[in-house]
Amino acid sequence: MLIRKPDDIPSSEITPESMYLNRRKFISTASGLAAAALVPGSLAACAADNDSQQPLADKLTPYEDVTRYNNFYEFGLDKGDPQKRSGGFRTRPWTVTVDGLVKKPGSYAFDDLIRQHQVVDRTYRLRCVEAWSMVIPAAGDSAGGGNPPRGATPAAKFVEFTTVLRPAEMPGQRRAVLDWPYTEGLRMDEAVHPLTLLATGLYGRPMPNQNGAPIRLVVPWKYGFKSIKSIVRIRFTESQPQTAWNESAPDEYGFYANVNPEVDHPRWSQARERRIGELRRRPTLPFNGYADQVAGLYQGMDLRRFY
Ligand SMILES: Nc1nc2c(c(=O)[nH]1)N[C@H]1C(S)=C(S)[C@@H](COP(=O)(O)O)O[C@H]1N2
Ligand SMILES: [Mo]
Repeated sequence: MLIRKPDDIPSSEITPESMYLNRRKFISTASGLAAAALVPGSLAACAADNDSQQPLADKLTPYEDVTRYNNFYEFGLDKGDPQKRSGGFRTRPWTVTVDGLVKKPGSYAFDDLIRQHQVVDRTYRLRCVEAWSMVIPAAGDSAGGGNPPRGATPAAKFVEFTTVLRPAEMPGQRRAVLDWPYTEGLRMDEAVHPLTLLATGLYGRPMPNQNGAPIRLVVPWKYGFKSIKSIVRIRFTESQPQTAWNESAPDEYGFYANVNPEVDHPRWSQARERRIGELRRRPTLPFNGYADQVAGLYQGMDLRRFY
């Protein structure tokens, strides 16, 4: 299925939930982005593992909720602001710079990166630190198959991501709520974990502005704030990068930010969550339910200290 403009897609044609479960597919030119190509040489490495995720049985959160209730502080602090205020945000042309500890630093036009390539298309649980959660079908490139990208130098141990800085189009950036531009970071093994997605699509459509168009991260075992939106820079580093939330409130937001029901946020419990659209709160699962796939990354680490 080609990804088309939302207006082109009659609702009857939106792929049913079952088709999003644990599958991968090839899509052709103009239908997606070789996000993995951002890191030269990583494409081949990511072919192996994309099917390792178990299917999610969770019911999908309706598209209307996913796109009307979320956080994207560049457009304001209210959950409705991203949808209401992102209409004028221009996502073309779009350039992503890849630099730091890479063999060939460079800038890439988003549309030039479109190739015939493999795109994963999966259902993800996302859990915000504010104790709401949702289940979304997202498409994009798995950032890797577990190995560091061949384009990175051996010294690269972390990956830093940066959101676009465009206060003229992003009203939230005109106030010093965070130290703009928003930045996030992952350890290399987290960044190349098969569950990590550089997402360019949602519900079979291009990523909506309010959800981080044209390219954003999805790291489903971590709190939502690690899933940085509207990425313009990917930088490989030797030491742990600074991140926007960690910088603004280090006691509340750590670098790792793994979903952990047993460690309270300083101002509220993380033991339960409200799935958007549901009334009764449900227990939060360690690593957001992905423990079998990611707990091993943190073996031997004290997760209360590295929160
Ligand atoms: N650039 C940027 N990325 C961001 C945010 C933000 O304010 N700015 N909010 C984060 C938070 S707190 C959450 S919960 C998720 C929400 O993602 P969603 O739009 O898929 O619900 O985006 C994250 N990515
Ligand atoms: Mo969040």
